[in-house]
Amino acid sequence: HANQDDGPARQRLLVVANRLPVSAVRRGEESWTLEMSAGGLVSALLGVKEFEARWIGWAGVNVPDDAGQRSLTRALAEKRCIPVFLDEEIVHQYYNGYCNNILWPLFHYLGLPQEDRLATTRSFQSQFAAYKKANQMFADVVGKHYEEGDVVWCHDYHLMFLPKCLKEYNSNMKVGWFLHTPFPSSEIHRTLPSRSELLRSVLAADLVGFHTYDYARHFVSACTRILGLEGTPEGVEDQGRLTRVSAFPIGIDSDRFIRALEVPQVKEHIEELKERFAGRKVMLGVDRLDMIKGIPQKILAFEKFLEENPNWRDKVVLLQIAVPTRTDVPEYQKLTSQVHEIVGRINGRFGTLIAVPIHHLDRSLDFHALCALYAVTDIALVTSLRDGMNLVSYEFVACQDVKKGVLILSEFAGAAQSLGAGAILVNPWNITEVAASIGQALNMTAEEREKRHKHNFTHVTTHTAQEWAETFVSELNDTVVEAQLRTKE
Ligand code: ADQ
Repeated sequence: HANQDDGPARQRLLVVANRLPVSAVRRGEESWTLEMSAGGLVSALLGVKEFEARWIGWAGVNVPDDAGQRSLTRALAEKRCIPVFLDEEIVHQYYNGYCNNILWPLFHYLGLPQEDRLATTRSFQSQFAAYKKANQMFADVVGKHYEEGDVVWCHDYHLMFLPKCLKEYNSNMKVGWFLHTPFPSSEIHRTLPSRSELLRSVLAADLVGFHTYDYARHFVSACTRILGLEGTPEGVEDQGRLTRVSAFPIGIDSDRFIRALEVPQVKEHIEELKERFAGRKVMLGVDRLDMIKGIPQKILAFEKFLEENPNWRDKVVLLQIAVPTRTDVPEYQKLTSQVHEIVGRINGRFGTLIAVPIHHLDRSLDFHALCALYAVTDIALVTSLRDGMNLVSYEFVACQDVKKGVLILSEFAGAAQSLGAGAILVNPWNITEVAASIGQALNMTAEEREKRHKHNFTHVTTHTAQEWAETFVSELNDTVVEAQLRTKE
């Protein structure tokens, strides 16, 4: 794999994730519009200079015809993306079913679906079969594109079966796996019918990474308790083979946010927002509309605060921006109407003819609008019931170097481990405590705000997404080299 532009060939990195960082929309038989999403993972990997990264994943569209598949493959190649084609049935069983209906809630301590136990058990089996089949389809694409010396980095709970498939394909392949969600206590993982098979296939990787030490520890105890394997300080050992397990807390591309605040259009927007909310303190929530984000609990805590603090009623506003996700799932529809109902009730109760206490938007904001909003916020409320890390808290901190606002942060978000010293940590289930923390944040002295902000800002700007990716990939590389040396001995 010669690299003509910049001298010696760089080592290739194959990044495998359920979704490609590109959204594809079909315009005609063979014509596609591709939009590269600018998420944290994309910028993280763009920053890993010593590797040449390629993406492998599902493009999010069903392309049943060969001609369409060929043309999309060609179009994606320009973005260094390689598609895995999944048909509608597989997507339904693997993605909506096993991934989002079983693994996602379980890993966030919401348990397994219980509406109809027998039906669940039956569909569970077919969904797990589809999950394995889909993972094998990813492995086939990786296998086709793999070249000796490549490093393969698998992402997230969608692809827990992939490390095993890849090692079966080629036992010399360097395989890493990183989980973006929490890994739950082994007592929770134990309830999963396919608990052992999933653990074993993850252990086929050379390096397994989590956001926090707690998640890594939970994973190691699950391997000990469920599989009877030995946990060592470095990971898990099975018949002389060591799988390294470690914490790699993700970060954001903080410069991108800091630079955005200098863009004239963003500056203008900041001025508009300041004028719009003059005389009121701005509180902000930005979340995907998901059960794990604790949005109803957050809004109820705000209601309690208003109830107990009549003097603040016309001096504070909560802006809750919630992007709808998984809108075809009944639980998510229920959550949306629940949130709307609570917001309506509170606005009816505390609103006046000229202002309401809560502005709730069911949509996503573009990057510049989001940065402007972060910059004018006095208090950010991140009250996830569970969250692997939570990047919104990092993004808020990156945009606050002028204002030095307060972060109220759930102790159940991975970010509590890194931003805990600067934030006010809360138990999101305890509405009285969250309401009190709003009061504490509103009354905090400028001096204390500055001290807390400084702690968090230093963390966010030094522990970046780029550093995260570099650390993981170089450790993966070293791990394998070490293993090869050991084998030679
Ligand atoms: P998410 O659950 O999606 O990620 P988070 O880490 O907060 O949670 O990232 C959300 C991203 O979407 C942020 O970049 C945010 O700016 C953006 N976003 C959210 N709501 C938005 C809105 N209304 N408008 C525009 N943008 C919006 C999963 C895990 C997390 C983990 C990440 C990364 O659940 O715990 O931190 O992966 O590993």
